[in-house]
Amino acid sequence: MTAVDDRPATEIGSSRKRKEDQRLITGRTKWTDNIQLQGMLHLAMVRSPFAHAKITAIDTSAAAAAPGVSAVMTGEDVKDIQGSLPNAWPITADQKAPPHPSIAVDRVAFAGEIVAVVVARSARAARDAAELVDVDYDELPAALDLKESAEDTVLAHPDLGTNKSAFWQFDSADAGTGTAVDDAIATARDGGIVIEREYRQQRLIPAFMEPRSFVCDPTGEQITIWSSTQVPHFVRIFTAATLGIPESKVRVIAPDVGGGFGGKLQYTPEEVIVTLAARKTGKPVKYTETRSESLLSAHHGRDQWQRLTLAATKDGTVTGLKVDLLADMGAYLGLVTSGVPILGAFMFNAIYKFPAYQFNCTNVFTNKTWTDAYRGAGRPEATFAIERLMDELAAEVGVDPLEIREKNWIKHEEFPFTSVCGLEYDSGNYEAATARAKDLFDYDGLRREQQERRDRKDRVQLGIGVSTFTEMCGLAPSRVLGSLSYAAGGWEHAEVRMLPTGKVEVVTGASAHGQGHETAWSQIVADRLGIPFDDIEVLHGDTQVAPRGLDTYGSRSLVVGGQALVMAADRVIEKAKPIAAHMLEASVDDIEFSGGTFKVKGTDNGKAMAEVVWAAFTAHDLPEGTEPTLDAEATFDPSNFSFPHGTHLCATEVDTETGAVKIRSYVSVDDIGNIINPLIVEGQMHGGIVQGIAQALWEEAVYDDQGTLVSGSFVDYTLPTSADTISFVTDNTVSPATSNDLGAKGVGEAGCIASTPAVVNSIVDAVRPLGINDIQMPCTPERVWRAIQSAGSQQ
Ligand code: MCN
Repeated sequence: MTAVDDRPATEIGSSRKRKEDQRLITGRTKWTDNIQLQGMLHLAMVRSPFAHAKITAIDTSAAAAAPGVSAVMTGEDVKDIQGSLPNAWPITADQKAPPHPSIAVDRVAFAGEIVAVVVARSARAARDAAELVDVDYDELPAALDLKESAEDTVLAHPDLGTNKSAFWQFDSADAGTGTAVDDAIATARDGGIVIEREYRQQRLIPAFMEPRSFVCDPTGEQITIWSSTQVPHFVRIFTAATLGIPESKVRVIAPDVGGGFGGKLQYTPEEVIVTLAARKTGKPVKYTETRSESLLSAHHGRDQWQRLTLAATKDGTVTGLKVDLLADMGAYLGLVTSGVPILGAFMFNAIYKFPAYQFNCTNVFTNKTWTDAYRGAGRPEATFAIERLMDELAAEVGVDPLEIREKNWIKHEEFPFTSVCGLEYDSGNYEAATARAKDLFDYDGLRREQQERRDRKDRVQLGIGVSTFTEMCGLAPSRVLGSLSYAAGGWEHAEVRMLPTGKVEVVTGASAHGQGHETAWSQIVADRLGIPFDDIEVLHGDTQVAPRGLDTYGSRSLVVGGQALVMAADRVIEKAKPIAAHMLEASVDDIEFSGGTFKVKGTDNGKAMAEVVWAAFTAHDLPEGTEPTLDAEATFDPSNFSFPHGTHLCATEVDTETGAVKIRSYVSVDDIGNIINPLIVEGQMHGGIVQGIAQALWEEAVYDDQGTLVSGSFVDYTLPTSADTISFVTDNTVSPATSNDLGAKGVGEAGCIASTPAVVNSIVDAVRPLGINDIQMPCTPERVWRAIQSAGSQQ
């Protein structure tokens, strides 16, 4: 127990250790795979080894006769039940989307697609029997290369007649938010600077720690689903819609969830199948994917080609940016597949204030695993492009990369600032974050060392990478989502329940899966209501307990869900005031609330919150007409996004003989407004920075010419370990957000948005004197070495 005197002066801002970690790290929690139910059956999937093929025959007889098998299901059995989301986000009215059966019916469109399902008494029996399912395929040509697929060379879905799902454009001249980009480019070609580049965002895999796992129990009045999901509320809605039953008959529980990073923001075929199998057998059914299945068939992320044209004056003032994007959807559209590039569309201008911008995006189907949200979703791609271009512009003008950025960024006194995309950046201070980062990094000292190494022609060169980023998060104002045709809103819900003993239950619609909400939400309520931190319990992730909510993604939970919580807590105070006034024999207008006590203004005469709660509970002596409960709820729909920003600096040593890259130091100074819990925030930054570094240096989902995922295990998909990383220096500056009472901005994605360009910029900076201005990600030693060799052979 924390002694009262040991309590921090305010909970908000204190580095409380996460209360959820006790059960997580001592194994005293239940993950979905730990759920055991009476008579439970287990499920195994038969997946296509081919990227594109006709299914000509399926023989399930041997599997059905195998020991312990209760049922075998094929696409024919479930073809009338569409559990998929082919048009959840129609970014255009004519968006094309193939039907996405939970189990393939007569054709498979990616290697890993489910073709049959075996339900058996044990997971082992199901897996053994699945091997007996005999499927005949006629292989079809597969659309694999993104650029070729955009030309319709081979069709991923022949019935669609094209691989193009949709074309989406934003043009600042048409939107009235700026001028025409082609004019800016034409002017720049005539006496200014035009930088044209093509960058590749390789395909990545979210690679969460806990593989996806689902349990469905159909035996009660309600269907109960346990799911390792980020979005229990969405799963409930889609399950009800798929089965044609009321939501009240579906309960979805997301117990502790071991990470998601956007990869569990989905309603998957696997979830549909578990539910259908449970309904068919009348028994609880569990499915937990293997790591290989997870890498193969849980959705992937990124995968874009970006063609960029930046226009500037001779002195390096940016005058326009044109972006032509090809985005790989993979074989199907999931919940936000089509919208991921659009989330990036509003961020290519980043912290800069150029007047002309055009974004052209073509979404393309291929015969690969479908893509969807992966930490940052759209914003890392945009940030990478503009931050790489700013370095190219600095090199062209012949000035330091920070100088070119400062020349173009929005100045502190210019906030609030409406960007060329029409977004209103409410607050920020790029000067302060950059100055602090330069200091912590010893920017000038490292630049000197770099020059010395260059002069000495050292084998190991030093590179300095800069990334001054911003992002829009806190998804999202519902009207904005509506204007982009997204199917859902962006509000969040919270409830504060005042228990008779003076303790508090908080119910939130956010669904944490590693972010530490139980701790941060307790800190917010503790301060707001003057209740001890340990007396607050946060309930979430169960649609029976928290029926209203829109879950966790897009770094939204604090700035949207936290604000709903503040509003609910304030309503508790407002409800309590007349009772306190009655108890204190004073007028309501004379009552003030602070530090957990209602006081008559200007006196010491007061009542503690706990006393008022008890009075409300017993209801023996309440003012006439008073409701005998102080519980309150609130729903908050934000009026704006939140715009965290920061300056990340990376120093890299590049061995010019082997291509080996070693990160020497990394400093991040982030402005995420007011901070609720600095320890959680530091953890979020560390995790995000490593994920971004991993994109720059190591991770890539690689397919062979047949469309087989080659990097299908952690041996080949090089997820970093702590041994691969260094200690970061992280710090913060504070420009409070104006869109919520906490003054907070989101942090969950910031690290991975900022770090990728910081690292790649540092590598290119190290080898630029050799005549290199780009290295494709991941910058493996081989790629770096090849770039050095080919630059050398051209000199
Ligand atoms: N926080 C804070 N002060 C701030 C901002 C945030 O104390 N000014 C705290 C919040 O209270 C919360 C945490 O930081 O405990 C993250 O808050 P927020 O930025 O609101 O992000 P969300 O809670 O909505 O989480 C989503 C975000 C996303 S989009 C991805 S992807 C991601 C991430 O969080 N996936 C994660 N972080 C992850 N962390 C873990 N462990 N696992 C994942 O899958």
